[in-house]
Amino acid sequence: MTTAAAQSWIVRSAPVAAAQAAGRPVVALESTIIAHGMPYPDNVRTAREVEALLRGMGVEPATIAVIGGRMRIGLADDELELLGRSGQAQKVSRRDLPGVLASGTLGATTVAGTMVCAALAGIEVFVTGGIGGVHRGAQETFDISADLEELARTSVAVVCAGAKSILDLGLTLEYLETHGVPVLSCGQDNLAAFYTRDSGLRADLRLDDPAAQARFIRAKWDLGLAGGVVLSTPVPAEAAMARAEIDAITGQALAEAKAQGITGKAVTPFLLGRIKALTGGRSLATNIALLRHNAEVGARLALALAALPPCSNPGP
Ligand code: PSU
Ligand code: MN
Repeated sequence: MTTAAAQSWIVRSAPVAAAQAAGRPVVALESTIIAHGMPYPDNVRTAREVEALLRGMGVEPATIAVIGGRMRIGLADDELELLGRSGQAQKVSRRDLPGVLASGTLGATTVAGTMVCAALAGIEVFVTGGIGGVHRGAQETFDISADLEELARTSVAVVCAGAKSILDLGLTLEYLETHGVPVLSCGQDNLAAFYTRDSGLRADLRLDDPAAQARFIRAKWDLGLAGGVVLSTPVPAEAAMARAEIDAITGQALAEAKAQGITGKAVTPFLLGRIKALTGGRSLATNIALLRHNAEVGARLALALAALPPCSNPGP
């Protein structure tokens, strides 16, 4: 249950409000990927393309950001442009949300931030590129993305291409297991590793059929088992990067972060930025291809969930 007070901080776009009123499926999209994940104008173009792809499949896209002191669920074209262009948007995870709402500054929501907003807005499926996770060396630094804690508590299904190998993917799976977050895989047995298809680590369960994914998720939430579900799907083979190349670049980016003493919320954007620079932009094409593919998988899941009998999402 969400309170009226919580709802007073939310504004839905007209198309999202209309879709929800009509019981049509809606898929959430994050905005950190637009503001911090890709260069302008590719970021805005890709955001528009992913939205169009979802609409073409009969699903309403709801890109989520914080604008003018409100959680905005569904953005207009000029708002996507603002996020992609301004360079000023703050990275908004769970802990940052109150400050950005209260101050009225521009905020780009991370996976965790987007999950909070999606759950409050009654959206069950969220498509992104890759989730945050347990960083390499977290035994020393305690650097574990708030995305994982959000998955533990907030009932939203997150469709992604796994997570980047800048992270310790084995420890990320351990953390998710401890917190009761199922990791489903679509299209292969193993967790995807973002730029490459195979992390070498098995997901909990392979479910290729959207109807089966939907039944799994509905069963979880019907039981009152609050919390998210990860649905991992690999980048299409023709767009994947070579493992050796991405491993070498990741190693270099990690060493640079250490040498420069990068800490806290700056770590992930620093690593992503260096990988982008070191691959000379080649990683961008992979990024765009995997996002489009994730959107297709997410749309099929949202349609399958909508086709099931109505439910009981435990809510935020
Ligand atoms: N991983 C990616 N691309 C991204 C991010 C992570 O491959 O854009 C962004 C997402 O918004 C994610 C956030 O939620 O970084 C995680 O940041 P941190 O590790 O500081 O929690
Ligand atoms: Mn961190």
